[in-house]
Amino acid sequence: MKKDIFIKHRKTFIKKMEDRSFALFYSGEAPHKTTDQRYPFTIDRNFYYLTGLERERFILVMAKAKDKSRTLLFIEEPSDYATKWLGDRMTKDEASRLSGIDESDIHFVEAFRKTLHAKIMSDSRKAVISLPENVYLDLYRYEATKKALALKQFSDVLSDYPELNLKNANTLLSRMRMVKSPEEIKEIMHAVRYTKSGIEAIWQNAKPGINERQLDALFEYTIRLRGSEGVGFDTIVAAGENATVLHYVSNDQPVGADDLVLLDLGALSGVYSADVSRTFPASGTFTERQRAIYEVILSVNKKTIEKVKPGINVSELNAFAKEELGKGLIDLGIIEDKKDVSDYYYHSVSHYLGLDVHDVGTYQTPLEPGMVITVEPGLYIKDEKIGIRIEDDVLVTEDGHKNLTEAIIKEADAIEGFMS
Ligand SMILES: [Mn+2]
Repeated sequence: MKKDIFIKHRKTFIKKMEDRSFALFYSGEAPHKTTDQRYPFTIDRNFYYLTGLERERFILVMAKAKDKSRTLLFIEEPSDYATKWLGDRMTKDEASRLSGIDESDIHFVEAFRKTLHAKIMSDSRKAVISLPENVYLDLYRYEATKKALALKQFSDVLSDYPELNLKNANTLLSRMRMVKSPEEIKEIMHAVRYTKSGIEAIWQNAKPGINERQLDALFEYTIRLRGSEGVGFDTIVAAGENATVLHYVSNDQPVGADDLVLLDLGALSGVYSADVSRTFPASGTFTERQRAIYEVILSVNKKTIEKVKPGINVSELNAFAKEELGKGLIDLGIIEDKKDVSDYYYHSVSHYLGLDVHDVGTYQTPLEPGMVITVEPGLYIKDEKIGIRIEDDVLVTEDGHKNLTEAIIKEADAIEGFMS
């Protein structure tokens, strides 16, 4: 994406910061795996949103006093050693071109503490703002009992300057990230196109006896061949009873002749991911019973998408979908009392989609144009070895919605036709 987007994001964030404040963001680093091996690096999404940069161990500083503001970036210093072993490191010039941060405001991480003191925390002539009162950190907790990563990352700053009030940058950024720009939506659409090609490759090659892992590999092979960076999250390929496990990612069982196969997957475009679920018969033809259940979910999928418009919230969409799925289960003779729907449907019908697959945002916020959510009703009937989920990615527009995954077929007849 163009640097203008990131310049705009920083401007908006600075505007939302309190006076006499500065904010610190860390780009992250790959976690250790074993001996000298590391897990693949994934950029911190808020850092990316503000810089467009995807490198480890970078630090972003944004400071504000009255109508003055200043952005500083700290990057790793390029060296011959690093270049020989790890490939080219990003230069100041490159970082400046991608992020729009002035090259004179880009320093090396080794100088972070000294520069922070000279330019932010002192009253010297070099100070950008002098003696700020607040520091913003991303205080997101990934588990209720875990500390925010930024508290550890910037613990020395917090202990050196105990006079600073701690503020949460995460709440400000989450609110910003909920509404997507046209450029972000374009990126999601690219991801959807890759995902479509991967699903179609699966449909062309699926047959009874094939292993789930072959279909998983085929998806990833196809999207990467087309230019995708890879999968946005762990692919789910779940045949038969496996599909009743919501986050089944083992993907290592043979597909039975009468199985339905549930796919929940998404390709990346840049750092944006699609998130699509489709369910199909391994044999290429639904049995009568499978089709009856499938039609219930498909109908709830369509009806719920129809409800998407500015003003409604995700909790309301979920209540609607749950009610409709309950009616369907009664019609199918699976339950007698509507309240038993929870035995067969136990997730939410929607989540936000964006830089994260389960993107930021609360389920009570009224939807606004530019938000992107999934619509994914499902039923999981263990006794019948059937799990079905049909998931689309839906953009909220001024007058309603646009289904971004419309081109990925979902009618039972259309899927049977495609597979034959
Ligand atoms: Mn989803």
